[in-house]
Amino acid sequence: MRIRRSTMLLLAAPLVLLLTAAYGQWAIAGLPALPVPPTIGNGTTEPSGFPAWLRITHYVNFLFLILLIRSGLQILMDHPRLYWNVHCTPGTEWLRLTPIKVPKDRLWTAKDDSRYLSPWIGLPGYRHTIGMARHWHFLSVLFWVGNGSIFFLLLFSTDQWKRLVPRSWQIVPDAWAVFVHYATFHLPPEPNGFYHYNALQQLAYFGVVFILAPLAIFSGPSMSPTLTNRFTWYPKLPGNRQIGRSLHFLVMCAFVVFLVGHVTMVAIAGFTRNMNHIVVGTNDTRLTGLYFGLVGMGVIIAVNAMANWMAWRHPRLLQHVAKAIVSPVMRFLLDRPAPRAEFRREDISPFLWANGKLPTCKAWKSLEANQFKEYRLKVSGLVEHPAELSLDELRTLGKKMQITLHHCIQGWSGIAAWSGLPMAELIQLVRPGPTATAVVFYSFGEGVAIHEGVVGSRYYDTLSLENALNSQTLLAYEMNYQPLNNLHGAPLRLRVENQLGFKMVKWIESIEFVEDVQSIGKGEGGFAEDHEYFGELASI
Ligand SMILES: Nc1nc2c(c(=O)[nH]1)N[C@H]1C(S)=C(S)[C@@H](COP(=O)(O)O)O[C@H]1N2
Ligand SMILES: [Mo]
Repeated sequence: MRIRRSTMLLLAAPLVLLLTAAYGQWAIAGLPALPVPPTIGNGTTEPSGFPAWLRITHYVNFLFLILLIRSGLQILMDHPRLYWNVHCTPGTEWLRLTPIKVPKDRLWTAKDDSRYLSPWIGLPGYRHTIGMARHWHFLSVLFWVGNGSIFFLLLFSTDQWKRLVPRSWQIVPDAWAVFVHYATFHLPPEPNGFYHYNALQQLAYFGVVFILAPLAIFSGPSMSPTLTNRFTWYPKLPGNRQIGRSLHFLVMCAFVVFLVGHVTMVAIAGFTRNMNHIVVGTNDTRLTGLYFGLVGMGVIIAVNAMANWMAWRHPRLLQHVAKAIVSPVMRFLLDRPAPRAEFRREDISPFLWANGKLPTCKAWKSLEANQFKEYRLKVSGLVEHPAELSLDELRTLGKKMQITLHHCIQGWSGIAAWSGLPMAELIQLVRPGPTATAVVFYSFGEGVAIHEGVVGSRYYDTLSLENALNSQTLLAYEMNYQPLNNLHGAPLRLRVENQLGFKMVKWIESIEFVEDVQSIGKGEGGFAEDHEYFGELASI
């Protein structure tokens, strides 16, 4: 693991400054006076105790946060590098969770670069299990956000918000006084959390609920190709797509730091009483809360074990559950916006990661040996005019150039210029019939599924006819103003800028218009969907 020194300093500086200031104050002026807790029970309208809805949402939140963190780490380890720049040039990462330096003398694909993660930490663990990890991540996020929304609504429709939301700027000096105590290892007397929190505690909870959680929610979609390539202002909020990704990771780190601190403080400041507060809602020191709390922890561990087991043993089921629950929501949120972001020539990435295995079949090799002069793109299926088109014919049919941002499911991105025939033009030429709803792109190349070891079955993917008609859906024959090279898909590859990279079939051999994709391959919509259990929606 390697973290860039400047970033490390940037992240550590605030903490060091705060600690130095706290120690300085203690050494020079002594411990500051602590705020006097307000008196309880003389007819004030302050909330006391934790109602059932709050205890339940607190627990559900914890459950899904753990699933989110574990699946998130698994997704990260599929491209274990974090950058501040959108190009993901090897060597520019600020955090590298792999010992590997990208070799320059041989092909090193982004998939080669994915790392093993222990199933105790990652959900589901192992290497390149990003398909399953994403299903758990997206399933969890729906429930986490749903639960959070209920919490939010109830918080403000009762007086419980008064616990969290500071009502006077006095909270800042008060929290500082508490911090100076903690930082110099002088545990201050803790107020009874049944009635109110100490100032620092209140600020921390406020920060987690009203800053960290929204940051997690809003930095997530900044990684979506559909969103970023339609609403260019969105990734600019954090800066760019990779800053959004880095921020999403840092927010996760902040959650972990909070969790550790929170649990430690709850344990130090009267564990049995605190457990009764948040588990059973009473304010005494019997062991009920502790016992039920242990059962609750057991359930969380069981759910996590079940989540791993389901991903390893029943990946297809998991994929289909996600399809039933996640896809409708995603479709509603992300299916309509057509991509339109364009970049400038200066923005083109110096290096674009590659994925996929160069075709090894005779057909492609002999075409390649003759600069693809004999190449004929076969277009068939439910069309009025099936066609076989040479590269020259494709060129004369139409040429559109677009400089766009590529998003791989693994997390890396890069900008390149692509020129090719818009799919819309081809569709006009071949005229699909009224029953055609999807387009299949077959590659000359074989797919590689790391944990299944499937090599030998051909790579393919599908698009809805509707998406094929978008103006940024191209059959590209040029990249960065040169004929497409072998690595990036010669002679012809797909570009579809509102989707993740795995949809963009390289080394295209033929195209087929079909009524539905279930009869193709294993019926999931593509090689990666069939063998790596990727979700059929690739818009985030
Ligand atoms: N035939 C084929 N096409 C493929 C793949 C593959 O493995 N085989 N990988 C896909 C993935 S996962 C990505 S991210 C992009 C990468 O395109 P690039 O290598 O030009 O960057 O190609 C896509 N097209
Ligand atoms: Mo990818």
